[in-house]
Amino acid sequence: MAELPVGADGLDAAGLTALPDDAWLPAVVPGTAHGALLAAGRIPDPFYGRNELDVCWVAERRWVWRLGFEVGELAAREALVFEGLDTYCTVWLNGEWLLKSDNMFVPQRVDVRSRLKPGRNELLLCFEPALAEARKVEAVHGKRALWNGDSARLHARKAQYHFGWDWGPELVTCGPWRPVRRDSGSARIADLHCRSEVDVAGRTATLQVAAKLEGAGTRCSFELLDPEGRCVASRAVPADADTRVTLSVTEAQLWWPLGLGAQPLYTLVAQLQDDSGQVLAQDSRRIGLRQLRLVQEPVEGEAGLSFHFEVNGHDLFAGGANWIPDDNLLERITPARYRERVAQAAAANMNMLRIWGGGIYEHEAFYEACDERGILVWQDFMFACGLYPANAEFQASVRAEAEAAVRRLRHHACMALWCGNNEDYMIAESQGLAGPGIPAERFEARAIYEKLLPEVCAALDPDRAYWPGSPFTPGGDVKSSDVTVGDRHSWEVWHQQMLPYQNYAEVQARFVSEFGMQSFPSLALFESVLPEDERFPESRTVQWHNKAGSAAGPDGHRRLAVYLADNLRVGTTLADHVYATQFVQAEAMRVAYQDFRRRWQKPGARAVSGALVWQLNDCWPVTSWALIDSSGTVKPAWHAVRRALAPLAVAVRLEAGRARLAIMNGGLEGRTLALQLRVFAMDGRELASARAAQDVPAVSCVETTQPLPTFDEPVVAELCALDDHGFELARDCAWTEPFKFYSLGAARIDVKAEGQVLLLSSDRPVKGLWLVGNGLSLADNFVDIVPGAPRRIASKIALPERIFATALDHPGRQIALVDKGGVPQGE
Ligand code: BMA
Repeated sequence: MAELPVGADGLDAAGLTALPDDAWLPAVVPGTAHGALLAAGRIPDPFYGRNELDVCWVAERRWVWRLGFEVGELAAREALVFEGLDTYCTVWLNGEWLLKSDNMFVPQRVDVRSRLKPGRNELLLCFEPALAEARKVEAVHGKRALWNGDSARLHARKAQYHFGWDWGPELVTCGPWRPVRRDSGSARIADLHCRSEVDVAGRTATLQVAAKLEGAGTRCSFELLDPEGRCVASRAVPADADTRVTLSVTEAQLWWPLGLGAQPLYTLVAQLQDDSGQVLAQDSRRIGLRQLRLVQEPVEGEAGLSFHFEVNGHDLFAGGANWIPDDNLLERITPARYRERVAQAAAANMNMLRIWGGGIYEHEAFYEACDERGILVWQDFMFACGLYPANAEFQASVRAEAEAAVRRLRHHACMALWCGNNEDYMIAESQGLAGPGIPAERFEARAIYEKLLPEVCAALDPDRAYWPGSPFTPGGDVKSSDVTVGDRHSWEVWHQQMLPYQNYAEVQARFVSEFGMQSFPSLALFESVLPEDERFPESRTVQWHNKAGSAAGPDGHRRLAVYLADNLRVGTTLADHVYATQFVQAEAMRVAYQDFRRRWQKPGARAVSGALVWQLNDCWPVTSWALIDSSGTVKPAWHAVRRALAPLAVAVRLEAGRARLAIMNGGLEGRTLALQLRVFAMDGRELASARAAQDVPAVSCVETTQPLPTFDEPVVAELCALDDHGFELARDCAWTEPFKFYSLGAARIDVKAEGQVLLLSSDRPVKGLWLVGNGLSLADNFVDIVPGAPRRIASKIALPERIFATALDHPGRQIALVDKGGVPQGE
């Protein structure tokens, strides 16, 4: 990779090739200019301190990749495939112009049979500075309103978060971000697709398979292999450019979302053969057999319609999160990292992830991991928080992009929904271009969300639902914030009027596809990017690593301060603020998921059918709404979500003279439980207890109340759901709030190790015991303890010798965990 000297405009291939050798740096494909410069030590780590400012120049330059490759004998068909060029790129092959791209999401395939030569061939990929290019287009089509980043981004078909977001740095990358490859041979399977019709009751499936074939080949065979690799259906037919067969499956193994069943995956294999039976080309797709649909039906006793997913005939509560790209430099996200992040979502009992519209159509590894883990995918098209243009050229580029994305992703079992954009209806409303009484045509981009994209989906993926935007309220004459139909972004907590998180119940909706609370990243990660003298909560660099705000300036630190002041007494150190902000986030997530999920109620009364938190992950070390920081470390909120989304979960709320209880059963079987409620004073006295049997039907939530005396002191109520043997199935604790009005500081907390199990106990109630340690990976954490009820927490790996324990009003301390053959030693 070489930087084109300033003023080298119009340099053609010859000029590029003539650049001196020392102008060229080693670079990788897939890769970015920032990545190559970082690897060569030419720029500092943009994530450290405020280095982001020191690397802005990279985005202002032109960068060229030179790729040399040897060719032996030429095949009958020779093509070069550029799976992703970010973004404004001109390509030369052997000194001659080959192609020009201006859409990061459109793969390019070029026939080069007449251009390749035996021996050494050379590709030059010249990338223009994206912001400058986008501004040229903006100058023609005009500035448009947006939230986040430079307005020119709206004209660029490039990952929008690259221009900076309220959780991410401005790193306007360029480069071949997806593979570049030569595709040669005598024949090709250009497309392979199958539509499956599943009879759930009959356990049968019919697959309509279609293959687009090119080149030689006279016969095409299709085989369907079951998850064990056995061939369960096959057909062989004469090859035709558009070859179609029907395959039938009996005893079909159904694919289920996480928590409802297994995720058996079949493999459809297509082989194009010549008369001798030699295989000239092969392709395959992994598919899941399931019925999945978006249901909007009346909600008993309420206005509007539900917004819920039904899988294999069963209603589903979609509990999950919004996904953003896992790094600013996309080439660093390996398939293993995708699998790890998706596994973390699954381990938090999430059954849905929303690919948010300001990122990318994700890597195959992401969707494969979701197929394997049973995590449904809400897939946005790549539009976010802006009034996008709708001129013909722009639409043509979007159509090519959408067709490529739909073709690539439509076979995945996990794919639940296509969605037109993120928050573009909201911004149109805020600009007076959409909403009650406003003519539809005032909002130009409707042409994309309500015509172009649904057309592409109907043509290429007709069996999957399409939703024009998130949030969106059907009916034209309504606001996207309507709570009775469609999905909603409930940002009254944190944004807008900054409601207390305890009020989340007030902002529920049929499907809450965004809500969130910020917190600091883990202390270890934060300290790794903060210069020694900037490691205090109010420092300039700490503030730099919080991008929340608006045109008026950064305000994340101010909003955080409000939520801390509402709830806690906070210490002064960075560690204190990491714990305090993560405490508030965890509590907010507990309340939100419980208050949304309990309203899932029963069939025919699905008042709330989804809760997708903003956001699951981070792309760099930052204070944000993420549950998992960019080092892959889960925050306390991740455990709060895991508990609230467990197939069987309970929730308790303290009210005057009673406790309100909710029992949430996401399983396909009804349950009969024993509910045990105990109330403690802060000095450990048990003030009240009650036990009652409770039935909870399948796929339902039941609410009940338990009378309680009125307490004139702070208390904690612990609710446990027990099975017939008294074994705890689910638990939740509710405390007198706000916590700041009283202290929990006097508890004697005992932490012992017993093999790979931690035993936690205390003589008084303890709130939010958070355990951190080298590689510590616990089945539960950020736990509340009540006297007389020790918590046993399994560790997924061998326990470290030392851990660090923090709890509310208990400053962090080291604990030695030496386990001598089960003889625990606690400090
Ligand atoms: C919503 C999302 C993102 C944003 C988040 C937090 O707007 O769609 O655009 O990052 O809120 O502000």
